[in-house]
Amino acid sequence: MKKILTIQDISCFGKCSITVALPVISAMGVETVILPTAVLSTHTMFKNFTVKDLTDQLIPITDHWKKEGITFDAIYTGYLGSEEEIEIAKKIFDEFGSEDTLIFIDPVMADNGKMYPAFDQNYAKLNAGLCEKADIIVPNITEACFMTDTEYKETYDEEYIKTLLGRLAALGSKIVVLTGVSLSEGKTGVYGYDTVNDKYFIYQNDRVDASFHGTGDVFSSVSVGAITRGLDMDSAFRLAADYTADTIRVTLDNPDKPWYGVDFETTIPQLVSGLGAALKNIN
Ligand code: PXL
Repeated sequence: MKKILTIQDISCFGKCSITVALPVISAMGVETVILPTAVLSTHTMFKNFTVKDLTDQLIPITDHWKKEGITFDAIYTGYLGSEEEIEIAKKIFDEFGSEDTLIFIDPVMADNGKMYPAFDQNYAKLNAGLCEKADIIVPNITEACFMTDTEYKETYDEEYIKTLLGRLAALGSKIVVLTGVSLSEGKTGVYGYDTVNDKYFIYQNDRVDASFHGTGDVFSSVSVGAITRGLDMDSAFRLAADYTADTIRVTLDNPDKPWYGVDFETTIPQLVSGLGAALKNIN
């Protein structure tokens, strides 16, 4: 069985980061190894959340793995709590990465034009440096703007997206994928650029007029899980975009819709059958 190491926080309540990655990637038939960067009572959209930083645990844990000869098919980073942890993530890429290890970075730090609490421009700069080591990065437009010193726009055209993709590619990742890109009324999705094959790709879904927390983590977890299972980029991002959109729709249909996260648990069976069908096409 393939193994993915995911490095991000545990938000005990709130359905994001590891509490999304672990069930979603496991459901896709990939062993999921976790390296928690911090333990929070909830994600940071709640008031008065508690945080226990785990920076000092990362090296001892990975040193132990090294001694045990543990290896990974992919390393997927999400929310890293501190600047020091970005530096440690780089070391982990160097120690555990090889030609065959996929490095997948979701530079979680901002959305809707604003940084999440506790992050600043310097954090964005360090995240931009981390992206140099990646095979794939999947920032949203806000994160891409902070990492490339580009003005954030709510309304934009394809030219703006291609300029952003070019600037992201200059950070050094082989494939750059912008999420939350809406190029026509009522549509939203991903717009990517593959620097190796000099090829753009776009996939749009019907836009659902609602914004839920943790959807970026759902999208990233499915993408990295699907690529690790052997799907090509286009199929993997299509599966991830469809699953995320379906999950948002299902959450909206829930009369108690939780504001803090999506009902990905309800749609996991669809994800598993969608992955199975996509895998059949390649085998
Ligand atoms: O979903 C991204 C995320 C992950 N972890 C924590 C967060 C957020 C977004 O706000 O606060 C702790």
